Amino acid sequence: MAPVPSPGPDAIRLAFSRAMSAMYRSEVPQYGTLLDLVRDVNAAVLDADPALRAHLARTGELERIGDERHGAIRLGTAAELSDIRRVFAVMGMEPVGYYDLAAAGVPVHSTAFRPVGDTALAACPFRVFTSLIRLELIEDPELRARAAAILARRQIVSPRLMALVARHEAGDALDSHEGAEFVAEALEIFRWHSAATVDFDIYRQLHAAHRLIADVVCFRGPHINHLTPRTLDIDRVQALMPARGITPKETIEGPPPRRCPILLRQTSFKALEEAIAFTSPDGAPVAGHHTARFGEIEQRGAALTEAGRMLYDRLLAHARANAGGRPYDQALRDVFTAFPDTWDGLRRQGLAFFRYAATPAGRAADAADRDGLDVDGLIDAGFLACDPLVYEDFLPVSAAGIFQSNLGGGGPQAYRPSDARAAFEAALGRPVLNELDLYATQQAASLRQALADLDRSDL
Ligand code: OOG
Ligand code: NI
Repeated sequence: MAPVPSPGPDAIRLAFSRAMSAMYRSEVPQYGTLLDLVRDVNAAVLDADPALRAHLARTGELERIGDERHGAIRLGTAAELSDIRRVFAVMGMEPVGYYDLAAAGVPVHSTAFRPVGDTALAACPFRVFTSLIRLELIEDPELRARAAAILARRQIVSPRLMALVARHEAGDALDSHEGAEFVAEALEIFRWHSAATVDFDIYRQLHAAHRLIADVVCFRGPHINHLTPRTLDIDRVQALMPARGITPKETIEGPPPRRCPILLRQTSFKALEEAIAFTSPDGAPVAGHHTARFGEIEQRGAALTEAGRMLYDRLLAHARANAGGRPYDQALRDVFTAFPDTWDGLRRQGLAFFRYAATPAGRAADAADRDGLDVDGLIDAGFLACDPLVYEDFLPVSAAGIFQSNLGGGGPQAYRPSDARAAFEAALGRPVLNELDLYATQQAASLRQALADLDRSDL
């Protein structure tokens, strides 16, 4: 029998991302409504702005935009984080970045599993913001021990799934039949279960410690809690949401609207209240409810260098501290006038990362015209072109805002900031990748290639 061809990690990730979207659409109909709205707005933006369309076609984003989304899950134990890391590796998703949200009153720390490298990102940029609950932040030792014991009993991955993972780790490519089986088994991890694994009293106690703790501990597995499509105009989608029966949170997280978008802007709609059957000592289910799942949209802009990111963090902190009676949006816009808003300015000041390419004019030019020019000179002469690299990651302050918008009333609890990164990486079973290194490598590789194409490898 002829061997069945192997789909490879990029194809498995794309199939998984689509399967996850279909599942969430059937579980949460408002997500479907949001997808339709985002698709309509994206189409209108592209129709109205041929320059943007050409730009996105050049960078490969036009092809991926309809399939682009991120999800989020919350895990309970170190073993779960390690298992999930192994499952995502089959789909070419690696842990990038470390986000400590305890300081912002959310008892988790997180990483983003995502593809790295130009080809993989272009094939399907699906990402999952993955948080590990920090039970050590539960004050009551008895409750903490109970939560740990409940979590120790659950198994979120099936034996068949882990057998496929082990095959992949041993260097055997999954064939297309196994790839489909892998997607179906992996999907089960993230499905919603309307029956809790605990009785209502334990749920109530954990909920009182922190709603997120109840969300993680009381269910069979880490249900996907949102899936986020990428829009080209978040202000427009936000404004149109109410007409489609969706109430967004008040402010958009991240930078203000700009001519040259940077990083990530996000907004969400409130979590749904869902019916849950709790267990009881006599075996009869007890009816209750739980709110966890919500909707979110995002608009992505350029990845910033370390200097750019420091400027962003400084301006954002300033706007948040000094809104002083003014609407926050207004304060944010005012403060961010200090952030250059032309691609050329961002590049020359070393604030954003770019992908370089030799232009047809550059390739056709006489060597004598190219020699003696530096990188800026080659750009000014039209021999070298550059486009900003898309920010593929998340923002801790924004993530905290997204979490909090869904935690209901009663302001954020304060947790003492602590350095838990080493514990997170030990649980994960490997260090997380540094996102700035990834962007810097992409930029350097593109510049090296472009200069070689112009016979200017001397630069
Ligand atoms: C994750 C919240 C953070 C984002 O896009 O920043 C997030 C969660 O609620 O589990 O999704
Ligand atoms: Ni999100």
